[in-house]
Amino acid sequence: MSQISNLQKARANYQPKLPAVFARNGIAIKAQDGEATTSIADQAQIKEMFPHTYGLPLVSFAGDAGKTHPVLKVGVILSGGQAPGGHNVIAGLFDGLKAANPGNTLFGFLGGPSGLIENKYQILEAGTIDAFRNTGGFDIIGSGRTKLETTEQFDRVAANCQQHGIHALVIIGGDDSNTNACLLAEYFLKKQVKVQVIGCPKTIDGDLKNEQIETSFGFDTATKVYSELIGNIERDANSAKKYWHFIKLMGRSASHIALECALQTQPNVTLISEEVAAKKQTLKQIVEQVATVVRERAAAKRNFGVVLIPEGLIEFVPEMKALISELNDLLARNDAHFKSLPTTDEQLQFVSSKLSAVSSQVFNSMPHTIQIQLLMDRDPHGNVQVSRIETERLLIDMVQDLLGEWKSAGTYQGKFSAQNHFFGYEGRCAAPSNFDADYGYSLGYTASALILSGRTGYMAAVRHLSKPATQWEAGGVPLTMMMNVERRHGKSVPVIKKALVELGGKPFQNFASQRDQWAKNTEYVYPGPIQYFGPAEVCDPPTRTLSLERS
Ligand code: FBP
Repeated sequence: MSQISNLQKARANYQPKLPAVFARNGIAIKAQDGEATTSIADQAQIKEMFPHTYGLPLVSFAGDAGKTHPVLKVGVILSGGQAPGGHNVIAGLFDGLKAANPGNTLFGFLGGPSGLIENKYQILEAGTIDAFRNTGGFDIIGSGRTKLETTEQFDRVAANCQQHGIHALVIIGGDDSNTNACLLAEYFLKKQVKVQVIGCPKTIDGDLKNEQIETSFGFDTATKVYSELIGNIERDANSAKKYWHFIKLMGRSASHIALECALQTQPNVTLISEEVAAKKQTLKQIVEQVATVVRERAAAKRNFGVVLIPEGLIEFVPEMKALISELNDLLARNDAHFKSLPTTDEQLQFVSSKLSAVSSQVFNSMPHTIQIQLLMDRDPHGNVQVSRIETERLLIDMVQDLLGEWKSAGTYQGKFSAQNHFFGYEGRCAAPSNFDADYGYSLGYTASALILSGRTGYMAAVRHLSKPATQWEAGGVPLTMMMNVERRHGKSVPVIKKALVELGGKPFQNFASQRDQWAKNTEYVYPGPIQYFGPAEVCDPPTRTLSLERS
C-alpha cells in the first residue's frame, strides 16, 4: 500500500474498545462454563447429526491473571461478502494471540475457503496487521464464496493444517459459512483431528443474529453509509421537488438493511419483504401501494419522494417466489443444455416452455431485461443473485404504467419522473464506524480467548452491544445452538437459522407506527456521514435496530 489518505493515517491510531474483562486483564482470563445448550429447533435431529458438538455449554470469561499459554499456530479466513470491521477481527485475533504468547503465529488463508483447501496462505506479521487496523475491506487476505462442505474438502483442510502444525481455525463469515464451520468442527472431532474451529458473525445483511448473537459486524457501518446517501437524495428530492427516487438496498432475503435505513431517514415508502410475504401481496398490489402514495402526494403538489426497496423483495412476492423456485430447479436440472443454447432468445423460449402454466405467464409478463436477470448464474449456494435483478427499475415501469392508466381515467393529475439507484457495494468496504471497529476487534479478541481455552464448535459472542463498550460481555456460543433443519435442494440439512425481520419486533413496529406520516408529509432525516472523531453521542451510537431490540 503506497499512499494512504489523511483520514486513514489518523484512523490508524484509533484504539478499539474491548469488553471490560479484556480491557482489565488483557488475555489473562479464565473461561467459565454456563448451562448446557440445545439447538433452537429440531433438537433430536441436530443432536444425531452433531454427536460431538451438540449440547456444549455457553462460555463466559472472567479474570485469571498469571496463566501462561503454550505456543500456538492459528489459521484465519474471511468468507463471503465484504463487511466493515473484518480487518479488525483479524487485528483483535492477532493481538489476543500475541498477548498470550509472542511466539504464537497467525496464518491468513488467501481468497476465502478456497485458500484453506488449496493451502494458499500468508503468515500475518505485525507490520501487515498495523497497515490494516481500522480500515474497511477484506483485502488483507481476500475473501471468496467457495463452499467448504464436502468430506474431501475437510480432509484437505485437515492435511494442510497438520502440515503447518495449526491448532485452530477461525472462520469469519455469515450463516452459511458458520454452518460449515460447525460441520468442520464436528468432522474434526469425529476423525480426532486436533484442530479447533471457531466462527465469527459477519455480514452487512444483519441476518445472522439470534438470542445470543445480537448482530453481525458490518451491518452498523453499511447501514450508516446507505443512510447518509439516502439522506442526501432526500434533501435533493426536497430541493428540486421533481423526482421520485427508487432505491434498492442490499441485504439478500432479509429486509433488515431497508428497515434500519428507513428508521434513520424516514422516507416516503419502504417495502419490507417479510411483510409482503406475510400479507401474500402480489406484484400488482405492491405497485398499487406505491402508486397510491405517489397519487396522494401529487394531490398535495408534492411530485417527489423516496422509495426504499429491499433487494430480496422479488423472492417474497408469492407468484415470483414460485417462479424463482421453478427456475432454480429447471436450471439446475438442465444446466448443460441451457448453456449450450446459442442465443438468449432461445434460452428464454426454452425456459418458458418448461415452466408450469402459471409461472410461464408470470415470466412472460416480465420485461425482457428482468427475464434475462432471472436466468443469470446462481451463487455457489444455489440462490438467485438478487443483487443483479433490477427490481427498482421494474417497479418504476409498473408504477408509471399504472399512473398512466389512472391519468386516462381522470383519477390522477400529477407528474411522475423517476430515478433509480442501487446501494450495496458503496457500503460494504467503508471504513468501519467506531461500533464496527470496536465490535470487530472484540470478536477477534474473543475468538483468541476461546482458542486459548481449548474450545471448538463455538461462535465468538459479544453481548450488551447497545450499551457502551466498557459494559460489553464476551463469551462463546455453541454453533449447534443456532441450528435447525431446513429443506435445501430437496434435502433436509442442518443450517444456522437465518434471521428475517420479525413483524412483531420493536424495529418493525416502530417503523409501522410512523410510516403513514412519512408517506404523506415530508419528514426526512439527514444523518450525514459517519463521524470518527468527536463526542460519543455522534460517533458511537449503535443502529436503531439494535437499540430498539435490546432496549
Ligand atoms: P454475505 O452474506 O456474504 O455477507 O453477503 C453480503 C452481500 O452483500 C449481499 O447483501 C448481496 O446480495 C451479496 O453479498 C452480493 O454478492 P456478491 O458480492 O457476490 O456480488
